[in-house]
Amino acid sequence: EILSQPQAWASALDVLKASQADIRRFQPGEYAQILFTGCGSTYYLALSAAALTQELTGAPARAFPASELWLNPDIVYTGGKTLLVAVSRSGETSETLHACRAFLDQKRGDLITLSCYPQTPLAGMGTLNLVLPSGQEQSVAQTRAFSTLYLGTMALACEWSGRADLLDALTRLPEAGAQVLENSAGLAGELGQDASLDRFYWLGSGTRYGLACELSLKMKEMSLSHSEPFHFLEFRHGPKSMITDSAVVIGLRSARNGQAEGAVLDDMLALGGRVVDLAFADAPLFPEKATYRLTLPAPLSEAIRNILYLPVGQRIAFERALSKGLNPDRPTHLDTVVKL
Ligand code: F1P
Repeated sequence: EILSQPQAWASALDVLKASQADIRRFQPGEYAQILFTGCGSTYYLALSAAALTQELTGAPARAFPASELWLNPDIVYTGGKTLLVAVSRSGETSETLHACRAFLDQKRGDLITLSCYPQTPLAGMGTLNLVLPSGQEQSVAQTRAFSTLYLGTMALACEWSGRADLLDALTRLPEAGAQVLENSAGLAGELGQDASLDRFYWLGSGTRYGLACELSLKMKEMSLSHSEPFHFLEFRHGPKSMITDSAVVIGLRSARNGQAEGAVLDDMLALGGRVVDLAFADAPLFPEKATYRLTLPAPLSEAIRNILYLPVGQRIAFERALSKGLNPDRPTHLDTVVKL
């Protein structure tokens, strides 16, 4: 499922292209806020999707777990009309369904759903229901479905931004994804098999924060390892006290803020931790002496290429699970769908 992501992205892009006119019917300027929601992985997806939507359209966009929409609507809704984008691989997660039903009953605004399988309860609830063909995932842990659904929210943000260059860049992602999968095999194997590591910290800022959260969750689910995500510079404000020589800090570094983010990694090296620098070729080279480094080719703009961090991190988690003798597809205590 991790390796077949580029093919799934290509099929999803066909569906999204066919839905262009339907997507453009929703205009961000008509809403007081755009709200993204989901549970677990799809909540983390919502975090990145909201950040990207606001970055590209300028419209206020936020993300909440579906349980908050359902149980604590007063912290979520404003007086104005909301455009709710609900994301779920299964289309059956109870909290997401409860949140959407309440949203519709209370007439809070318009609903777009994004899911992977037709004929699920969620796929019939929205004004627009986008079903992206990511293929039935056998693994409980989302990988291909996650990145395909994230691509769906990227397409919404790009359509609403009206930027043809970004829409064109989306079509180049399957090829870029295949290249990243090829380039990252060595690093994932080396890091995943390093038995001297006992904790993982994933750092990402801006649109990359939700992706850092998701990759941290993958490490927990698949390999039952201690793993936490943070906004990049937040790591200095307390979490760094956990740095030892068995801790590794994995930075999803940007080009725009690469120097400031690289300085955090440099500090963690100085404290005796280990550091993985994941960055695109146009980011400043910093810190110069990372423990591990993967430099990705940078032909695409920053807003679009961030999705390429996903296969790299998923693979690291997968390799660690295998090296611990665990089945990465069957995380302890987890079910594919949480039904309340
Ligand atoms: C959401 C989710 C998954 C998680 C687990 C339980 O599912 O929290 O992210 O890996 O399988 O459910 P969905 O609503 O996206 O199907």
